[in-house]
Amino acid sequence: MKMTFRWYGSQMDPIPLRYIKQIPNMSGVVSSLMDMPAGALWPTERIQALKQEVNDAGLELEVIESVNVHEDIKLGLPGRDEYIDNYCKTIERLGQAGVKVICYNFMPVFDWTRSDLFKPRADGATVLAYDQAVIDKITDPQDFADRIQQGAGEFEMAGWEPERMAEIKHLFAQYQSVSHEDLFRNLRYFLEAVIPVCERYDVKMAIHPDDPPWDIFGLPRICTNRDNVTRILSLVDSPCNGLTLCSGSMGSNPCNDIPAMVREFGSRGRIHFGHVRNIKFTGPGQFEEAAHFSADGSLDLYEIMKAYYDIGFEGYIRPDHGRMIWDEQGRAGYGLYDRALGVAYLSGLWEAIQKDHR
Ligand code: DNO
Repeated sequence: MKMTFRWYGSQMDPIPLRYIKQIPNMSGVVSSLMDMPAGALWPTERIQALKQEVNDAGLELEVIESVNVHEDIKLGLPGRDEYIDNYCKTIERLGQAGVKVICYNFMPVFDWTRSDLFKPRADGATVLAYDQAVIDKITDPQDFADRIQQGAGEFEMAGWEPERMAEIKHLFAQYQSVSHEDLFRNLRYFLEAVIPVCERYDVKMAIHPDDPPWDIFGLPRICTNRDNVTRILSLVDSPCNGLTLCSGSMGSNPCNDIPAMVREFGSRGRIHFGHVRNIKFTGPGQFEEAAHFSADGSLDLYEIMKAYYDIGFEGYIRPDHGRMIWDEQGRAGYGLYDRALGVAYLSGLWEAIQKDHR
């Protein structure tokens, strides 16, 4: 297992790389060129400059999260071929720069969605929260997107790129006739083009589960449960067609058994990246994020880490969203302090599990 930490690049992340390097057990950062719109061809010099900067700090850059997929690809529009070509060339360039895993998602319009970005807890910490009842009351998705962006303050939300948010109404109209089956078909078309390139350049694609893993705003979502993941992995049956198993996203539907999924898909060599975090179920269709510790939420992180250990996981792991604590000002879910506590906890679990098995 290689421990990593998400970093948004020096232009957009207030956390210096040297702080990340100082977290024990840290092998590298997971990063991206945040200003590249979905569908763009990433310039080689920008990729190399990012790699250099990260390597100069003593860290590796082996995981990119994300190279975003253009909506035309998800919609299956004729314009998709040009965007897919760009995606393939970007994979080639990333592979040449030593990148091993690309995390991406196939969620229509909205990436991860929350109804509250800074929900106060009794101890003064704040957490991200989701309440389906609040989402169901929203009549204007544009207004919702604006509110989320405003709520995020000076930090752009990952996956909520301004170009995409600017055309929400139009996108909603386009998705009106797109079914779950269409999405599977469009994902297959995309994977059939990119996976052979990944095989050539030794890069693994790792789809991120939909967050939350059910349809929202009437938009179809397909990376939502075990059966659909099985289907997605078989669309193109190659080790390069893999999964980012995000415990918090997939786990926000209590029917999804995360340790079982780690064992099933991990032993088939199809999990390339693990996002490990905790959430607390607060009611049907409702959850709050929690500290990484098992006792703080509803997921058993020991069982999750043990499943990774048992299958001999050699991929990348990162802590995921943290609470905002100690008055830190930062990007919702992506402060330094609670994620660093998360690393310490996950690394501690790993060491204990390892020693128990000697
Ligand atoms: C949120 C993240 C997602 C994830 C993308 C992957 O915190 O987990 O934005 O990066 O869905 O493409």
